[in-house]
Amino acid sequence: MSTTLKVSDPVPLVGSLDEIYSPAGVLKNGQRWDSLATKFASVFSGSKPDFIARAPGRVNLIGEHIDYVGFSVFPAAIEKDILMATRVTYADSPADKVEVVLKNTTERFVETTFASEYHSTDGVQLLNEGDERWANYFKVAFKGLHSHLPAKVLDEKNAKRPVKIEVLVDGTIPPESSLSSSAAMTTCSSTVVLEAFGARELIDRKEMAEVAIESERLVGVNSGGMDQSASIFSIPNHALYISFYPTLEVQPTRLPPSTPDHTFVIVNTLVVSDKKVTGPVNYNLRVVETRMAARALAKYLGLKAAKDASCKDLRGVLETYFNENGGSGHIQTEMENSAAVKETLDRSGEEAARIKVLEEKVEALYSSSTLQAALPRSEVEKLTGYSGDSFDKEFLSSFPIRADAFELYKRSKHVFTEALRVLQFQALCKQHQTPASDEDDGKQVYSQLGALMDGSQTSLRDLYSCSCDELNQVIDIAKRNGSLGSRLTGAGWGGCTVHLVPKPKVEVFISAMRSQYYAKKFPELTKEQLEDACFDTQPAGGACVYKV
Ligand code: A2G
Repeated sequence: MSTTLKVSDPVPLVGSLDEIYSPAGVLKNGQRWDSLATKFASVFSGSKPDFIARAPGRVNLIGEHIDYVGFSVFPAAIEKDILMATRVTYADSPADKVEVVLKNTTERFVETTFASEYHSTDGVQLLNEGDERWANYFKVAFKGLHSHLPAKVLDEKNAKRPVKIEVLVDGTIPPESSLSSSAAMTTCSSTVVLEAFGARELIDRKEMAEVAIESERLVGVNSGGMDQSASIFSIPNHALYISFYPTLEVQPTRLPPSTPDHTFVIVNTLVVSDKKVTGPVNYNLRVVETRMAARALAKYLGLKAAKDASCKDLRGVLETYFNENGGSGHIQTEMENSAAVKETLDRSGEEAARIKVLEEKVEALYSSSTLQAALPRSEVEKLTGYSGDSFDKEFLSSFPIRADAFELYKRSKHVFTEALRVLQFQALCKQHQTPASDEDDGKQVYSQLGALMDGSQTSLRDLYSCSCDELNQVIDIAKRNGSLGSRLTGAGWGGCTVHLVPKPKVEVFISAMRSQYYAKKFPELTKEQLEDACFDTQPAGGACVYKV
């Protein structure tokens, strides 16, 4: 069933582990939660925590590198997560400041403490280097939320203002593996802060997601909102169709029932992907290229609003193009000129047809092969209509970028084709919510879903240039060993891949991965590390608080 979840729902208080994990995950995680509470009592010498906050990582099934452009994505939360066991001390009389003590069960993340005055969070400093940097995620969430807390919570007469928050963090999401450990950290920190300030019912999940997205940008990545939204809104057994335009909305969607069952297997290449590294392999550069591509397309289309905020991203250009040309009625005119637009409308509906129209405009704009290659700044200045200081201000001022050339054609082409694949993927899921009467029909739906995932990977590899040798190798092995659809997940350049595999083939699939990838590339891995690197996953629940 697919439902629209109210993004204005309060952050739920989840009372039992079965509401968070799959039946297989409950026991394993239950023990982990208990042992975290015990560890808390020992490292903070005293009583057990008051509560444990949880935020999951995510696997993106399809819709890569299009969230920051405004198009919809389709991730699912995973069972791997960040837990924060927390104790809060309230003063007998109103306090001026709160002290936060952060410890981690992993030794390399060293203990850190900071204090924050109630009237301002200016004293909370982020660190650029050192072993305490991991705490930046907590600090940005703390600062971000602080400015959103209702005045009555921060008011000095409120005796419920905490004087001390003690937190022990435990994570099972491998860092820098593209399963979104960073967004889980920000989201979990926000959940702790809301609970500590008694404000869980005062801020809705939408605001919480927006604050988490903004907060994470302060740590240096110009990210979209997929990861934080997946971590906050997910519900068990559902993937999440997340749209950002005109405003954040989520639709939990089940995968079609089938015989045999299908599942998603995650394979970690164990090649670290660091989004903040500057150079050509660079997340922020992709964000900038898509912004340049948006201005270039808006100029080419002769839009009146070409230089307005409404055209700062490719989604905005699409909306503006139709608004300025008579709304959805304009599709009719476009169809008269293009059989492909007509076919898309017939097969996938109006929104898909609008995307197809823009994809065709991209082809027309970059019809010469010189324009389809990497372009020097001078060429981008001509295409966008921004030059000199205004070019720097528009494209190069928000985040550090080092690049001599920009790929506008390939990035735009990826964005529009990927946006279309997401729509088709969700449509297939929604159309097949009841078991297929015939086994072959069930199989066919999964082949179609798999083909969309494969198409996404080809586009990420060839147009978005964010795959790498190891990701390609893993994908080749997967396709030879039962996967119906395989792609990188998250930002790319390393990290994890996701594969759609019929359940009866999972064992063979995993054993092929072990012998053909891990045994050759990482022969020293232990059994436990192997289990952690390649696993079958179930969509889990989102961020929550669990009273101990
Ligand atoms: O790459 C990262 O995971 C981004 N998240 C996410 O927003 C999305 O753009 C993805 C590629 O699809 C962060 O940077 C936190």
